[in-house]
Amino acid sequence: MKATMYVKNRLRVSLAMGAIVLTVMSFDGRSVVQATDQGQMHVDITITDLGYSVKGHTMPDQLTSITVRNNGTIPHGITSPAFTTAVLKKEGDGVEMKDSQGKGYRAYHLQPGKTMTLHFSQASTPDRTTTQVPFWCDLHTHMKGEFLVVETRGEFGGG
Ligand SMILES: [Cu+2]
Repeated sequence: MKATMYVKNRLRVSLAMGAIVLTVMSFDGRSVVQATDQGQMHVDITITDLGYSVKGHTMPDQLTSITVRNNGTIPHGITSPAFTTAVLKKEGDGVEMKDSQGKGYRAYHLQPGKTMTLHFSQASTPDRTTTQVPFWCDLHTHMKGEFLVVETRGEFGGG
């Protein structure tokens, strides 16, 4: 069931990307064409015992690989309300923690030195605005970070 959802989402994402490239070409939006030409988007999240450092951003409806690396000396977690719906699949060393009833996503935990990849795609908001995806460590709740889902479609005529 989850696999089927993933394939459907990928299809939808590919179609959306095709549409974006066509739209951009007719508006001669060179920088945006370059962004989509690189293919899948990527966000890097590095964890130390002091906190998170984040490189990169993504855009709505774009399949994005989020690499999360624990360079700390103790286990750390990562959780966000957005991950409940927007993470399509997890690969690598992260362990998915469930809620108290044993169902439903609660967080991912990573041992020191381990890496995981979250395949992420967040739908655009009804008002087409850039949004922040806040996340934090459920084991050490003072550790917080965020990345942006940058909406660009408004810039060339709301296509
Ligand atoms: Cu932590």
